[in-house]
Order: sequence, then C-alpha cells, then structure tokens
Amino acid sequence: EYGMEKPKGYKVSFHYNPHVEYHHFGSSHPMKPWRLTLTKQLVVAYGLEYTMDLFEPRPATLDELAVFHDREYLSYLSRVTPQNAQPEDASHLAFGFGGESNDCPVFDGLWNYVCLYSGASMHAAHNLTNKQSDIAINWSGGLHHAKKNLASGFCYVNDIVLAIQHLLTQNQRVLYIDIDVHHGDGVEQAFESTDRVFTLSYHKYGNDRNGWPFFPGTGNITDMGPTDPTNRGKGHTLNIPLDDGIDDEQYKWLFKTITGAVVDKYQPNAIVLQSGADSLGGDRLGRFNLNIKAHGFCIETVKNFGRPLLLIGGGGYTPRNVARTWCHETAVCVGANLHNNLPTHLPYLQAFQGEENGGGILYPDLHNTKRHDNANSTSKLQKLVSHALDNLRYMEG
Ligand code: ZLV
Ligand code: CA
Ligand code: ZN
Repeated sequence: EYGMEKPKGYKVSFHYNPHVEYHHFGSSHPMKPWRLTLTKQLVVAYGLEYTMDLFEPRPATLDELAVFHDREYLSYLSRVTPQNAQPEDASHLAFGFGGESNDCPVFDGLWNYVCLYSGASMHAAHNLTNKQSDIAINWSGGLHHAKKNLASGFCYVNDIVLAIQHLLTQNQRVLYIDIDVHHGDGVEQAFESTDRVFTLSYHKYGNDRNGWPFFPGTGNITDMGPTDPTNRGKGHTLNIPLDDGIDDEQYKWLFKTITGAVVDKYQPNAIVLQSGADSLGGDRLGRFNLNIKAHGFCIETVKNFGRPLLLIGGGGYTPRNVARTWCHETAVCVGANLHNNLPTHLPYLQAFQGEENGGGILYPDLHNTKRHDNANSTSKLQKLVSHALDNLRYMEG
C-alpha cells in the first residue's frame, strides 16, 4: 500500500527556481545561496537532469505561508527592507530580526527569497501527494529553525512545516528526519501536539569551552516533546545529541539502528528528510567529521524504506562541499554512480580546484579537515542508542 512496486527505479523530481541564487545575506554571513548554483551546475554536468523530472516552481503566496505562520509576522516580513528597517524597533527584534548576532539579516529581496524556497518545498510535496513522484527534491529548502511568528538561525519561513502540512492532507503519518548538524527545533515545536508527525533529529549538542551552547541549545535525548499524557504528541519526538568529531562508521551505525527502529514502530506513510550538509567534515559552522558518502548513506537508507520521500536541503557552509554532497545525493535518489573526476566541462570547475585535497574530484577526504577530535566514545554512543530505543516505548503503538 506504500505505492512503489519496483524496489529500484524510483520516479524522481527536482524542484528548483534559479532566482533564489541571486539573494545575498551579506558578505560576512555564512549562508551563501550561490551554493545552489554550484549544486545545480554539478547535477547538470553529470547529466543527472535527464534522469529526473525538472520543475521551476512559482513563489509561494502570503496566503499559502499563512497556513503555518502568523499573518502579523508575514505582513512584517513582506514589507521590511534594508531601507525601512528600524533596528531598535521592538517588533523588529520580537520577530527575530537584527539583534546582536544578526543571524537573520534583512536583505534586498528577502520576501522573494522566502517565497521561492517555500514554493519549491510545497510544489515538491504536491508532486508526492498526487503521486507524480516517488522522491521529490528541493535543495533550496530545509529552513528548520523558523517559528510561526519568529525568524531564527538563518530561517525566516519554515518550508518544512508547510510541506508536512500539505502531506498530512493525504497521509495519516509523516516521519520527519533531520541530519543537519543543528537541532530541528522549529519543526519539532510545530508538531509537538500531534501524533501524526514524528520528528527525529541528529545534531551536535552541548557547550563549548566558554560555556556557550551549540545553537539552538535544545534537543537533548531527554527532550521527547510534551510529557503530559493527555497530549497526543507525547513520545513522537526523538532527539539524538552528539559530540564533536563523530566519524563515518559511528554515524552510519547510529543512523541505521535508530532510524530503522523508528520506521518499524511508527510505520510512516511518507518521509521528509532534511539533509543539511553542515554535518560534513570541514564545514565552516559544523563540528562533525563525516565524508560525503557517509552523509549520502543516510539518504540511501531512507530511500530503501520505500515510502514517498521529500528530500530537502538545509545548512551547509563550505559551498563546494555542499554542492558535492547534494549532487551525490541526487545521484543516490536516481540510482546512478558518479565518477570521481569532476566533468571537465563544468562552468564553475574553478570553485572545485586548488583545494589541499579534493581539487578536481567529487569525493575528497573530508575526515578531520578541521581536526575536531572525536569526543564520541563507543560506550557513550551505545548508551545513547539504548536510551533512544527506550524512548520509543513512550509512543502508543
Ligand atoms: O544550518 O558565526 O549561535 C539551517 C541551519 O541549522 C548563534 N547563531 C547565535 C546565538 C548567539 N550566537 C551568535 C554567534 C555568532 C558566531 C559566528 C556566525 C558568523 C556570522 C553570522 C552568523 C554566525 C553564526 N550564527 C554561526 N552560528 C550561528 C547560530 C545560528 C546557526 C543557524 C544554523 C542554520 C539553515
Ligand atoms: Ca539535525
Ligand atoms: Zn545547520
């Protein structure tokens, strides 16, 4: 009843509006929308565009975003510009803009940008509900920190929540999986009171040397959502807090064991996978030591569950490695193997050359490129897995 007859040969669609690329958060801001240009160029250079249905979705409308977000917030978001913004204004700060860290700057075309990436996620979700695709991909989405009335952590509109809300019109149970190095707090919070969405996030958790928590500071193993037994969402959240420097074999084992157990128990009708590439080794903001193929193993594992799959982007702050990873994962979806030497007719080949290691190739060794010592001992991870499996018992069967 989950639809897909053939174990291989899924119908894949790629949802992308190239106008997102032309938006800039500011030169010192780590979020670079042009990483999507690099991704698309790699996908095209490897010939993957011929293996999928390509769509250029229209921007979402304010009414479509209001299915999740407050209208007062959207109205502010749609009108604020770098010229008219009042940085000291109480509502500006209350909606999550400006402030000391300025994670969420107001830049030119901001409203257009949020409507473009949200429109793409909603279009991708639509392709799944009308069964035009088995796997729908939107690398421009995955902005998991946005709340209904608040911008947070580079995220202004929560395209994931909007896509899941659409999937819920046709599916009884949706599983959300988040492998971005940050906790998927916005999605967790949005569905904390329903048993129709299960949220599972793997992330770095804990304080640095100076006692500052890794953003956003939530998502310990004990955070299982509401604990009140009358709350239908009780037990439908699972958080996997990890420490610096986790390696390929540890992450793959953890992901396979825990995600497999969740799918077995919850039996989702559709899956949404946020594939943030900031969990790779060498990421500018991340702390893990994963290689591209270990990250891609998670996508392969989820694909093999054989449920309709919405695959979305997220974080990722070393643009050339973001592009490599999302190109590899696009290939995983269509079942293609890519040669390690980058195609020579790649327009942005320069971006992938002159690296210490990895110049001119798709699969550089990213392990320890930033030399985060591995603080995850085998025994700690084993305890984490048994705690996680224990937590699943709180879900009513
Ligand atoms: O990848 O780094 O740590 C989905 C996503 O999950 C913070 N924000 C806030 C709370 C106090 N700090 C600011 C610390 C700044 C450290 C330097 C930056 C440099 C320029 C601009 C922003 C940052 C930055 N901000 C690094 N980490 C943060 C986080 C937000 C992380 C969002 C991850 C988004 C797309
Ligand atoms: Ca995560
Ligand atoms: Zn992230």
